[in-house]
Amino acid sequence: MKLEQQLQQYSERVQQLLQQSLSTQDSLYPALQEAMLYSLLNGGKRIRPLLVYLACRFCGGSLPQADAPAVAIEMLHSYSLVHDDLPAMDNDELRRGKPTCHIAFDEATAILAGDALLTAAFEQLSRPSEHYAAPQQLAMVHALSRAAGERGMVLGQAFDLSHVGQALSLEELQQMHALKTGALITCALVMGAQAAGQLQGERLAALQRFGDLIGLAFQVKDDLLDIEADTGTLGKPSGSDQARNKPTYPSLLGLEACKTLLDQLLQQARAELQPFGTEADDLLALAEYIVRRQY
Ligand code: GRG
Repeated sequence: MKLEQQLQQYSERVQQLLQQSLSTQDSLYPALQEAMLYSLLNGGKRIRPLLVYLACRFCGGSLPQADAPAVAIEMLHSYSLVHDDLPAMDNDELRRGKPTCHIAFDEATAILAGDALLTAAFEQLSRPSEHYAAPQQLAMVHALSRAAGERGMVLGQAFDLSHVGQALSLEELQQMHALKTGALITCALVMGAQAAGQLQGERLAALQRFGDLIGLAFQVKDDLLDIEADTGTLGKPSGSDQARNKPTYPSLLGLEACKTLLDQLLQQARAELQPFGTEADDLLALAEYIVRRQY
C-alpha cells in the first residue's frame, strides 16, 4: 500500500476511535461533550497519531496496539490547542478556520473541555487491555505525562507566555519549541515503540533522536507557513507568532537560512534511521511530508 493511502487509513481509523471514545455515554451536561468533540474532530492533520502508528509498526507492533496511544496523544494535543486559544493565553478566535472552542461555546466550557480531554487521554492509555503488559502501559503513561507536563509542553508554554514582547536568542527559541511542540512529537514515536513492546534499546533511542529533529523541523516549517499566510492576508491581523511580534525562526535567522536549516534537519533525521534500511521508509516519508507540507 502506498504511504498516502496508509496515512489516510490511519487518519480515518483514529478519527473513528476518537468519535467512539466520547460519544458512547449519555452526558449530564451535553455541551461539555459537544465542546470536546468539536475540538477533537475539527480537522487536524493527525500528525502525532500517524507517528504513533508508524513507530509501532517500525518496532514490530500491530495496529490495535497503536490505537490507545494514538487516541491519547491526539486528545492531549487537542486540549493544548483549546487552552492555547483561551483569552488568558493566545486569545485566538479561529482555529483551523473555525471559531475556537471558547467562541463556539463559552470560556468556562472550553476550559473544562480542555481539562476533560487531558484526563481522557490518560484514561485511554491506562484502560485494561489485552494488547499490553502492565510495564508497557506504565511506560506510555509516564512518557506522555513527562512530555506534556511541567518539564515538557506546559513548561514550554509558560516560558513562551512569560517572554511575550522580549527578545529571545536562537538557543532559547529552540529550547522553548523543543518543549512546547517537540516533546509531544517525540513522545508519539516513543509511545508507538512502547506499545509494540520496545521499552529500551537502540531502536527506541534512534526514534527519540529522530523525533527531536523532526519536532524542530515541524516548528521551523510552521513558522515559514505562517509567513506565507501572513503575506496572503493583505495586512490584516493574523494569529501567527510572526504577526504577534513573537520571535520566530525566520525573524531570527532569515528566510533562506530557515530553508537550509529545514533541509539539514531532514538529512540528520534520515541519518538517524539509516541503519534500519527500508524498514524506516515510511517514517522518513512522514518526516519529508512534515518538512514539505503546505498547511
Ligand atoms: C496550553 C498547556 C498549553 C500548551 C499549548 C502546543 C501548544 C502549547 C500551543 C500551540 C501553539 C502553536 C500554534 C504552536 C505551533 C506548532 C503547533 C503545535 C501547531 C499545531 O499543531 P498541528 O499543526 O495542528 O499538528 P493540527 O491543527 O494539524 O492538529
